This record gives sequence, C-alpha cells and structure tokens, in this order.
Amino acid sequence: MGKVEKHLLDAIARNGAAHLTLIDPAKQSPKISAEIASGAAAAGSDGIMVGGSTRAGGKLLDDTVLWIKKAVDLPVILFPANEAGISRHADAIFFMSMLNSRESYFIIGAQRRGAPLVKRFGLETLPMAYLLVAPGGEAGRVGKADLIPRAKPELAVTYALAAQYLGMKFVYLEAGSGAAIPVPTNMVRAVRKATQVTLIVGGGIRTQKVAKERARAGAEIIVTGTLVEQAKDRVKKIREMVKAIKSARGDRRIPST
Ligand code: 1GP
Repeated sequence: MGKVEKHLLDAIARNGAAHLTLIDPAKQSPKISAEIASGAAAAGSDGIMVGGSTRAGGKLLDDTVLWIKKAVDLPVILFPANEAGISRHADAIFFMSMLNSRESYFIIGAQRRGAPLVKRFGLETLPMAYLLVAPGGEAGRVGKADLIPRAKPELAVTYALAAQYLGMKFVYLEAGSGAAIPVPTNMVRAVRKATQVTLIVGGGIRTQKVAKERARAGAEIIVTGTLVEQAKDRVKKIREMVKAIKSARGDRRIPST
C-alpha cells in the first residue's frame, strides 16, 4: 500500500471518517491556494485535493502544487479532469474513471493518455470510480455523464459494485461542485452496505449537519471545495466541518481494502 493511501486509511481508522479539501488551481493564484491549504491544515483536514472541472494544467497546476507543498505537510492528491491535470510535484493521483460517462474518453481515454506520465513521475495511484449523481454540476456536464438519478440508490450500488470487482479501491459519489443538493443519505448508505470500497462523498456539502449525516450513513471521506474557497473565516469553517465529520461515527468499522 502506498504512503498516501495508508495516510487516508489511518485517518479513517482513527476518527471514523476523514476530510479532504479540494482546491481548484484555476480559481485563485498559487499563493492564495497555499493560504487555503494552510487554513485547511490548521483546521484538521486530512489532505489536499488539487484539480477540478476547469481543467487547469501545466505551469499553473505545477506552481499551485509546489506552493501548497511548501505551505503544508498534508498529502497533495491530484483530482484531474483529464490527462492535463497531472503534476510531477504531487504525492498521489486519484486515478479515476467516470464510470457513468457516455463517452469512452472519460472512462478510459484520458486515463490511457495520462498513464505514461503517471509512470514517469512515479506518482502513487489511488484507483477510483467517479460516479456523477444528479444534479452533477459542471463535472457532470463536461464529463457527459449519464447522471444517477437521486431516487435510484440501487443504480449507484450497481456501479459501485462493478468498480469494486474491477479492483478500484475508492468510489466517489459526486453531486457536482456547488450543487444545491448533496448526494442523498440513503444512496450513501446503500453503497456503503453493498461494498467494501472506501467511500468518498462530495458536492454541495456546506453544513455540519449535511456532512455528519453523510458520514453517519457510511461516507469515509467527505470532500469540500466551495465552502473552503468562499468562507471568510476559513479555519473556523473547516474546523467545524472536520469536527462534525470526525465525531459522526464513533463505532464504525474500519474499511477493508
Ligand atoms: C467537487 O465534490 C467536490 O468535485 C466538492 O464540491 O465545491 O460543492 O464542496 P463543493
């Protein structure tokens, strides 16, 4: 098992659930991204994801990762929209496939193109199924997702099980960045119950209550992006979020990998 995967699983084992902070390099300068990461680290977040559907790459991505690495000790994990979202300076990459895309490019095309770079840079790979749930937001639109309807938890389960059988260790239920409504709790619970993958949930999570409910339902990693970007008192906001997530599940079982 790689170092970053171990870091995440240890955090989950310790606290029942973990929090990751998503930073989109296209939304602010690398310096501000590093400030956001510092705030997240001070607040107890467990890692920094860098990426997003704006598809930032190249120098902006490299500089953002370098600035963040200089500012915090937390692992920096790439969250790429396509093969452009790869930086040699990161600690790991969510090597992800949008299983419910209608286009093979988002299922395996971008991954095939990016794989040689990942190898060359020696990045730790965290294999992940990326499942877009309605409303899906920009990620769903860009990725041409055949969105999982909110009322169809059993459909999410079939994708998640397929991901597990394909050997993916992580499944990400994504409602889309800034979504007005997050992934429904009963969908989180259904996927948790049916699979042994490490379950990530994100998109539209802004309040402690919403985060806590998802963690209680079985989400092991909660991702927040917009909240962190927009909050005035960032550290306080993230601290509250982290506290809610980590106190949600006293007795949950440790996920097997
Ligand atoms: C988006 O799930 C993440 O990929 C985070 O969403 O920006 O709504 O927190 P928010």
